[in-house]
Amino acid sequence: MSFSRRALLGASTAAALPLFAIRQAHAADVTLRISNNVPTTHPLNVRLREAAETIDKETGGKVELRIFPSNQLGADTDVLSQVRSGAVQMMTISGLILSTLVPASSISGIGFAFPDYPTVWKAMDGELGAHIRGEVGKAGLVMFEKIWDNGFRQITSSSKPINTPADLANFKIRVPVSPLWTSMFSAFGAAPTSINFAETYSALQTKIVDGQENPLAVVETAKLYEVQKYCAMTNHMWDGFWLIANRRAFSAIPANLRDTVEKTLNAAALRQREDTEKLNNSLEAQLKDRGVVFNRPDPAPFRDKLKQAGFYNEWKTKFGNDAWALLEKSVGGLA
Ligand code: X2X
Repeated sequence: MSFSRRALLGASTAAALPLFAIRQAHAADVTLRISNNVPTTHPLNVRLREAAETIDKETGGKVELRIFPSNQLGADTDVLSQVRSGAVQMMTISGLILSTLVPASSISGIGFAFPDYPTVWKAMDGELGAHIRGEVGKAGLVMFEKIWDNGFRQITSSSKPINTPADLANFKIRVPVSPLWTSMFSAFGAAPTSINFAETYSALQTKIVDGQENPLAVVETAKLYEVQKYCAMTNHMWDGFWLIANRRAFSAIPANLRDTVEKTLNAAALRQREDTEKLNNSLEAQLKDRGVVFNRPDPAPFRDKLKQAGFYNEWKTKFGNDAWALLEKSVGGLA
């Protein structure tokens, strides 16, 4: 009995082999390599994998989306160059880091601009997002319509809790590579250092910096809690991941397939927003269990500090009155 069953299994395995070979022979017509900076467990990668499966099915295997999480293809600023040259076809990137190429794209990261998620999505799916996409298009990149969520950012530290702007004085903090981030933390009186996310864990571990700021979903999935002790729920800015593509590579895809890719990824972004919001709202308890000590600072003195330092006026001038008006139309008066 057991012998015949094994024989049967053996036979079915052998029969499956040629099928596998046939599948391999039908390589995709289009392979899109897509890079991102977060671990496989982050909702961004969960929904990207799901989208890759949908795209495979709906294009009959003609389009393959190959996902490279955790900076496997390089740090953000390097991969941005690769997407421009076409060596990598796609990536997700914070609008603030993209601003090293297209300055307009960091406007969504102005400190304490967005009070909540409904305001974020209304602006980013509306006129403000359209303005940013227009500017990015001029720079020769394709930008997908729906931005993915990173979240509201919180400040973590290995040395002390951050309760007031005074606690940030000369505080050595890692910020992503972006003039807006450096400007904001300089305005708080901190000592910011630009470091790509790929090097952030080790910079915290070796105490090159004492702190960093990120949404809880990143603190959790990238295990930053292993090298950080305190977390101040400052919600000092909202941040999202734009999906961008090399224009030549993307235009070369036959229109009907391109349409499937766009529709599927925009729909995935909407689902990822829900996942990420839920995760960011639920992680405090879990991170407490991991030993992180939380505090909830009053945001008012932080906002006042930015005002007094001239932060809002400086960036209003940089972005220009028209773009600033689009932002204020969504979030109310800032400067
Ligand atoms: O680099 C970061 O901190 C991250 C992961 O939040 C961004 O991509 C901006």
